[in-house]
Amino acid sequence: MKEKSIFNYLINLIEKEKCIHVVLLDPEKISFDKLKETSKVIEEGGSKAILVGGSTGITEKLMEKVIDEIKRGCKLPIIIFPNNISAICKNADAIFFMSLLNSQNPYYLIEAQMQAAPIIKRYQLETIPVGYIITGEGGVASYVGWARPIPYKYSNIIAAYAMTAEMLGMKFVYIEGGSGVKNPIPPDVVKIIRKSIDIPLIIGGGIRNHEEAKKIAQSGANIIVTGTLIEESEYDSETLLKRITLINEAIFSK
Ligand code: 1GP
Repeated sequence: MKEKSIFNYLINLIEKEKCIHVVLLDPEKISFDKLKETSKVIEEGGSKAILVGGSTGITEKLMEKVIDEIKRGCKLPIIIFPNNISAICKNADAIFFMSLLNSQNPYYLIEAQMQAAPIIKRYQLETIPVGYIITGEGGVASYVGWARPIPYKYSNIIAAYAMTAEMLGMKFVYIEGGSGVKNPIPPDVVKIIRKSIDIPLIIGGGIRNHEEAKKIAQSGANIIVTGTLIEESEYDSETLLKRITLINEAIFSK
């Protein structure tokens, strides 16, 4: 599904379905031998795009290899979810051009983006501007990105960062709870953020099942990202298909 604009593709889907599910595949963690089949299952289960990225161990070559293999299994749009400039590669359909808004290190706020921009231009990749905000436990991304993860009890601060992203002209806000964390972002916090902005809201981190996904969708998320549940399904196609289908059914038009 090579759309002309992945941004329009996502927005049209969100307008129609309110909330969609996308899968994050981490090149450092995936089982390469099962990647083609996994991608097929993700598409069959009703997910709408695949993010590729991880906090560590990412090289351009690895990204390219992984994306080629995903493309052999499905036609879903593939979006780079970058940790650094080494994640930029030619064969993706788009890249989340992100700033980690609550990083304490200017590198993750604007310097990496400055390094990335000429490469992205040369590769003619579509950029989707995203304000990335790390909350709760934060996970590895928080440590690597020098974030000061915002505790959920300060939901007004999280909302203020989300508003900042919107006012800066970013097209999506991504609230990250941290990959693999025990508890996902509380639905009440999602509701507060939702009320504070009009742009689409991406929620990820620690979402393991359709019940959690449903609550987050009902609270106003527009994109739900899951990564760890793929790894936890041990790439067993049947288990994976069941879990992904359940999530997609649970969030449909919530
Ligand atoms: C990480 O939000 C994503 O950036 C996904 O988190 O791996 O916990 O699903 P999980």
